[in-house]
Amino acid sequence: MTKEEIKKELRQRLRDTYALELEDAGPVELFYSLGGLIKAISNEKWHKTWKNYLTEEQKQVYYFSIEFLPGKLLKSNLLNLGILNEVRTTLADIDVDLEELAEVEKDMALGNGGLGRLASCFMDSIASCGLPGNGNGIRYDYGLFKQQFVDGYQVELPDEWLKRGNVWEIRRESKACDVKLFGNVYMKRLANGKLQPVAENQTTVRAVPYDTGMIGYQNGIVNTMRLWSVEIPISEEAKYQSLDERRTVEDLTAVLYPDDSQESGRLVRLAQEYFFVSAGIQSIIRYYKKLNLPWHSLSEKIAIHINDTHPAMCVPELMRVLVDENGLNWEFAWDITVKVLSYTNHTIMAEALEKWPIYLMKIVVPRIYQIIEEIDRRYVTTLQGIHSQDLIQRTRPLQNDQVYMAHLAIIGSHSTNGVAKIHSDLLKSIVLHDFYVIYPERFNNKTNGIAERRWLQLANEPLANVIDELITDSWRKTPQDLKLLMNYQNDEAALTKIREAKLVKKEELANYILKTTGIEVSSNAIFDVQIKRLHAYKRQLMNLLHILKLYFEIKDNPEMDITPRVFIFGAKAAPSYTYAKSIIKAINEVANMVNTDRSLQDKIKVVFLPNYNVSLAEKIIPAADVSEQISLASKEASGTSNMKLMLNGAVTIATLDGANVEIRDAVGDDNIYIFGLTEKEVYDYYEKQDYSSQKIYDEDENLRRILDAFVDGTIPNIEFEGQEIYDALLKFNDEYFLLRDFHDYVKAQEQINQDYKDSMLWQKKSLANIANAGNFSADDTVKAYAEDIWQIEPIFAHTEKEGTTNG
Ligand code: GL7
Repeated sequence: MTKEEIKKELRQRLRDTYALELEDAGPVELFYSLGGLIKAISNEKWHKTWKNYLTEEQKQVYYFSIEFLPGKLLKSNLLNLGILNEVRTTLADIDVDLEELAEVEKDMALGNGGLGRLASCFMDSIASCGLPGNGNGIRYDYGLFKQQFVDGYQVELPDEWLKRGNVWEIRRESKACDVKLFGNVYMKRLANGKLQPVAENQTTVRAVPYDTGMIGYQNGIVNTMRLWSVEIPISEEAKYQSLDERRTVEDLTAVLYPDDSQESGRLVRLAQEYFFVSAGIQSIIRYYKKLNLPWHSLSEKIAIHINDTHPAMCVPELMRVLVDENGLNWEFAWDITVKVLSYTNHTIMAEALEKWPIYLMKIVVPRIYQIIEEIDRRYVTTLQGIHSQDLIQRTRPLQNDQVYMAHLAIIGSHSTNGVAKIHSDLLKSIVLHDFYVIYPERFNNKTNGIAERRWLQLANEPLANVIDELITDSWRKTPQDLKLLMNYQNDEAALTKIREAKLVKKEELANYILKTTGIEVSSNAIFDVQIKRLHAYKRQLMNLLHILKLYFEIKDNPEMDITPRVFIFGAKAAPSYTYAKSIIKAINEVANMVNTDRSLQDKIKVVFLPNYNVSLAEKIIPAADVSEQISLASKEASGTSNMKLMLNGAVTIATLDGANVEIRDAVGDDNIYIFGLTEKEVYDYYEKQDYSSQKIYDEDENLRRILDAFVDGTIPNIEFEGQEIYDALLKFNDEYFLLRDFHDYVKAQEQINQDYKDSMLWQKKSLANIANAGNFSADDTVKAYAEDIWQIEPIFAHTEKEGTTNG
């Protein structure tokens, strides 16, 4: 499109939709008009893409995820369509700032954290690699809560992301399906002797899909992310006459559960899980039937991925659709189901491995429960004589009056993967060891990855431009090419350019901090960043202990030689997680104490930015010097902010946990600060049960002073929270070994303080991190899933092979 064409189109859309001329339009009208234009451009490609998949009968993957966290799409759609610069300069010609329009868009925050964001990075990468893949999830009316701080406490407000409408989605009523919940089901014997389930008193709800185009990076591909929203079917309307009655149905897709990594034992949550699973499976089978192929070919055309346990009901639901609705026999249907499905485990934290009480399953999804019972019965019989009774009992899906969703997912699929090497190894050796004994061939690792397009090209243009200058722009298509930067390790001019780019982003963040919090920070200070959900295992508290250590040191010795540091936090706590909320309060109170103490001469500052989300991450990550990845070894399955921060030149301080291990391997020991217990040492403590935090406290005077600060009034206004934290660390023996790792952590921090002073030395480390971040491209990750697990091929490869053209 030429500039003139873009202007003409915008003018027309403003007139048609808003009765406004360009000159009179504000950012909101301009954003929606531009969004409409982008959609029109991508719709043509979208139509071609799915037509092509259909006519070529390409095998497609459906990625089932209860969370997607795409963030804003305006700039990323422009970038992927290859018109970002044209549109930006065209708008500038008419005195419109693209950044201002981008601010209008609400973050699509239909996820809690890493898990949901990973799903969205994958959507971007699947399309960008030309892979036939679709997302399947829930269109929540309210996304993850909006966080504010009032007197240092977290306050949760509703996130009304749909208030102004969502410009990217298309409501496809014609593709709606009915989902049946509740009621009771009994088996009836037919004349031919077969048993058939008969359902009574069921509630039928309508699942209406809203599709969003997932635009591939400059390759003409547009895939589909399908999100389901609940409605009352017209035939059922008379049953719900009052608004309150209607709400009992409509609330099904009203809110995202803000329970990051914690099981939420709620009836609505279970109904949500079944709702999007059932709608997704039904629509896939409807599509497959259009192909007119025999059932045994289903796994040659369809792969369905279970992202974490939330969609584990894919197993019984696919069985239900094949057996009950299409008359396949059980063995045949089971064979197909296992071949079609695959599962990713995202955590070893016991509280996040879902288990649903059987009585609840019986209420919400009675037929599904019956099918699970049959799966369980056959599982136990099939393994008799092959494995020990104990092993069979420990691994069956039904135990202790509960349905173990991970067991269901593993038994009913052909692949189980972890999300980083160490995590996958732990699954095999400990967490899912029993299953590894039974199905060794099903286990594999797929280390997480990130979409460099969003996290570098879009979020950090100054750095991206410097990289272009140094190594050409091939890395934009092939992130592995970032490796070429290693040639500049000793090139002072290049290192200085990268440093200057960082400074631009630090200044931008400093302005944002001033504007939103009133805190003044200097861009000459080290920006030390910890951004992730607030969770005890992630140890934000250990970071705070270090801050308090510095606080006391500077108080004692105001002339102390220390590189000024700004500690930046971003984190939401699950509303019901009181301990996490107490840590937020404590950080905010320490921040207030430190930032207002003139005697510290700005040597340290503490900033807790509220409402951490994808858009805020895009502001913080490019400005970071130090990346805090300090979870207790073994607890963080992978982490992905660790990858985004290294890509932007932050140097990591880390435990050997999750993908930090692979980051260390990629950058080498000189370019990362590793400290703390290893996963083996952690498990040794578990085994020997000889950890005593009290002993460490008793023997370490400095640590005593720091911990006492929580209860002796040094940190103001945390009477309750301070005591809770103090008790967690001492009375309850410090579950996540903060005191054990603290000393090592401090030493690593002191090294950072030293190294940062030598700016070329630091820059070299930073460069090594950028250069090796290409190893963590989600493009490579999804290619590995495509090859090893889903057996799907890029559309280009397929069409070339078949000798047809890709229209
Ligand atoms: C998580 C893990 O905690 C995190 O380490 C991982 O990077 C992410 C994506 O694989 O998945 N598991 C989980 O339940 N949540 C995560 O972020 C919420």
